[in-house]
Amino acid sequence: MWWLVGYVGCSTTPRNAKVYTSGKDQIRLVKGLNSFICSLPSHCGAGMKIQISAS
Ligand SMILES: [Cu+2]
Repeated sequence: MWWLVGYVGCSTTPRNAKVYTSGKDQIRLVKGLNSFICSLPSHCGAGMKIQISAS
């Protein structure tokens, strides 16, 4: 499951992952696990990431 590997390892692959940059984006969650990481250097490794389980 690439998204879990990417989340745990702070990988920004696959390249088709959507990037949000406005600072006020609204995101409709999908059912199941929604993973978000910050792609700025060293941010994700410092803990700037979140996972949301939607039912
Ligand atoms: Cu960040």
